[in-house]
Amino acid sequence: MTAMNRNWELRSNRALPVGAPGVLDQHRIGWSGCSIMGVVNVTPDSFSDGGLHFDIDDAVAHGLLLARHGALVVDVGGESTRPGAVDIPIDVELERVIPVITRIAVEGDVLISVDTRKAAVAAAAIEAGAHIVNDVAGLRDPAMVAVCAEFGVPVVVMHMQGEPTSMQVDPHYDDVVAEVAEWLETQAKRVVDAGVPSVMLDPGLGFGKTLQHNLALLRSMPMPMNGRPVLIGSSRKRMIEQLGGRTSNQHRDPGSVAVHLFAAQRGAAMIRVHDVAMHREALAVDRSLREAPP
Ligand code: HH2
Repeated sequence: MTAMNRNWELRSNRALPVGAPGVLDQHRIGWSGCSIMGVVNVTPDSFSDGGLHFDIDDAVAHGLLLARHGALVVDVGGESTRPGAVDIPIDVELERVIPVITRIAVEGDVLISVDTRKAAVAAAAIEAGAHIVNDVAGLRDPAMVAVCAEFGVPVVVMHMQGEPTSMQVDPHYDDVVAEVAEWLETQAKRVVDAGVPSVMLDPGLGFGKTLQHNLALLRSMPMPMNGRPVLIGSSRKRMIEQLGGRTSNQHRDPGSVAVHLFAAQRGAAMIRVHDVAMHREALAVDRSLREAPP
């Protein structure tokens, strides 16, 4: 099945939400060139909202709320990848995300992505109803490509230098834009050649990158890149504070909106955010300003 917006096409060999296409087409895909992925962290320790939606009922309710607020996709993750975070076992990650995905798939009218680095978690999540795999490790798990190809689901491939435990310890690039772009394109070819129906590329802001690296990518990475849609996620990240925002994570939303609007104007197809309502309003106003006659 296919879901379209102005900038990109999401192809999947699996069914998209049954009652959803009309709603998705009208309100979440067609309304702007840039769509929103809303974050549902089912973790005790995520950097911005750790513990807030750790309870299954809370996480489901939050995902459904983000869908009502205008998220095209809700991104369900059970493992924090904040700087310094350590890996968690597969069974713990499964226990966190599978019940949430299962219920949102039944109760929600929204696309679901699973935010995982593990192929086994991706496979179980797809079986539970996830439509998209969001892999911040850029398919390092050798089985990840095969899982996405076998199930025929789209994948978000994100660039990360190093591992979460140490990625922010002196990250280095000779030319960050060229190196990240080349790596993403290599990974994209790998997944497409393996039969994955569509791929979205993400430079991975804050994942093994200084503020200067993040800014170079935001300003100069092609969006779309070689015809492939680009996803940008800077929501509540440290770069917002470094750019002049406030120190508390919960108060980084206005700065996050500024970065994401900049990315949308440059051609990003999707933004990954915590506060969906705020971003949707900002994108709608921005669009009206551009399109309405003075
Ligand atoms: N950022 C985070 C997690 N997953 N996925 C993509 N594609 N792009 C991102 O920029 C990205 C991501 C980190 O944010 P968050 O989920 O809020 O924090 P944590 O990893 O601590 O759960």
